[in-house]
Amino acid sequence: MLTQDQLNFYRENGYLHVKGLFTAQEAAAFRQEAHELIARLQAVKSVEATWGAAKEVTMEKTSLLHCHDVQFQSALLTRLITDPRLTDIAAGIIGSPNVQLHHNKLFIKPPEKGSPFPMHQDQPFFPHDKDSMIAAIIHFDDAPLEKGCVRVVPGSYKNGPLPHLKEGGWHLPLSEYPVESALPCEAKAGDVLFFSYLTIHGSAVNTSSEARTTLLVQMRDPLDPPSVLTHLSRGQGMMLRGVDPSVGMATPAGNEPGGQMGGGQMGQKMGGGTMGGGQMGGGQMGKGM
Ligand SMILES: O=C(O)CCC(=O)C(=O)O
Repeated sequence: MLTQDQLNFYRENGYLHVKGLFTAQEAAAFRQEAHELIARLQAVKSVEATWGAAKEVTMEKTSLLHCHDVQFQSALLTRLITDPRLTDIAAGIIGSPNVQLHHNKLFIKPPEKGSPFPMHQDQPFFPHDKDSMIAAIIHFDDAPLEKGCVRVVPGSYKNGPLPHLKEGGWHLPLSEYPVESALPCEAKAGDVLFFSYLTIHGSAVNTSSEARTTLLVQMRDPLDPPSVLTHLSRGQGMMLRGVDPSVGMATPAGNEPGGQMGGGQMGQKMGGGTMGGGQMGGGQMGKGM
């Protein structure tokens, strides 16, 4: 459960590092599941997801392995994204008892050459009317500086959406927002870093001898409709906590979040159609890549 001090910190800074939310043993089990999952997928297709804009951070050839929407691949990881330890804090930050999944991404930054993320906000990828969207990055292993831990710019979310460069994944100009200038959030296995989709964040190359393994979960208030229908994926709208009160409720914009994006129309269209777990769950529809 979120404490008042934690909420005050989040409101001031736009991020919150919760240490030891999961135990080291749990994190080790998630890590093993994650690495086995990526190995299964790698056997049949490319799981490479390095952003084009990563080359602005380093000219070295780097690699980032990923899987979108792990709930279609692993029951253990489905239980993780609905775990009340995670979703209770998300609810407290979002300010709603109801927490809805937008999408999630498993990332392995391989040793010595794990790809960087140029600094960016997530908002340009999937803008929402009320900006309730938050990310939670769950650490499956330790993420010290040399592994390319996530970095944030404290308080940056207060300035609202910034103009981004689209080429190679929405990102901010490196000259104005060098990765090294942001605050490193070094983490231990089991820690979770929560931040607003307006918080500027990114990460450097993993130059260490070990992989960095994380699951990023994007969550929103189900009463916060997408401003544009973009970045859709199978499983979007799954309730992680509480209920979806928007079903049957028309918004002023004519959007029906529960119907369009939730388990309703979108779920039926995509689930019953041509988009199987391999294509969508595997991450072809992902953000920027
Ligand atoms: O995992 C990281 O280092 C950052 C991920 C990120 O910024 C993103 O996917 O938007």
